Amino acid sequence: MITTHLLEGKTVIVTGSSTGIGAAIAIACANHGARAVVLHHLGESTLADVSEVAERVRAAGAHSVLVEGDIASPSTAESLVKAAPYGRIDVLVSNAGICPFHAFLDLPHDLWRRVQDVNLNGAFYAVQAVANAMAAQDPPGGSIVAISSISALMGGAEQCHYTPTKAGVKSLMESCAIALGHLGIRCNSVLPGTIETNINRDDLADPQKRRDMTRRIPIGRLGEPDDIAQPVVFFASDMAKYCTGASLLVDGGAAISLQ
Ligand code: RM4
Repeated sequence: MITTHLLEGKTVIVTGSSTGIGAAIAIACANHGARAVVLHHLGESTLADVSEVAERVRAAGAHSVLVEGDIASPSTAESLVKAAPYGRIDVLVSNAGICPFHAFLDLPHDLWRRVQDVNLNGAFYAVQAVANAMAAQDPPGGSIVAISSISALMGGAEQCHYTPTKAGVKSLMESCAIALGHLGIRCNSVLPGTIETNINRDDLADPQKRRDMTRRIPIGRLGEPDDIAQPVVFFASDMAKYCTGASLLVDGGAAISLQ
């Protein structure tokens, strides 16, 4: 566990924070000194998990606030802004996302729409609501980190609904970086490789697929949520004060490997 004072005194909002990468990010922000972490989760089905994350955030010395709601609804983003304690939002990590693996030819249209609504529209609603709050606070400014994916750069046969959203999230950060730079709001994205979480546990249960995925990763293993959380803290912190519009691939070397 890495602890520093990188986020000392800051208030951080993390969407999709009940499990996986979002949970690891929330806990890491607390371990790096955050004063408060606003933990977004979907609702009843995620309450037990996010409550455990809240306990670990508090154990690390940060105040925790739970906010439930479907990130695909703009009202959830407004609730996140209202829930931020101490009257200031320093960091937003836009993480919430789904990837229900499905073949393309019979991909249901409502499933396509749901993945767009959660992964891309949800990111837009959260980023816009928090950016407005960051612009209005005194002094204005903050850091927005979106969780894109290696899938922004390469496709997946059963991810035709998902990969466009991850490319869109990366692009959203690049345009927001231009639109918001004069307000002191930095916008960057982290692109995880194959990180084992609930999102892909079934997919990776196939031993052959697991072997094939791992074989092409120079570091020699699939990623873990904390492998993503630490680079996110970098972008969230003042160590990245001259970084905006950047995207950081965190994939164990998979994207450059043909082996
Ligand atoms: C990532 C990448 C991984 C997959 C997850 C769901 O972008 O494609 O291989 O497991 O998405």
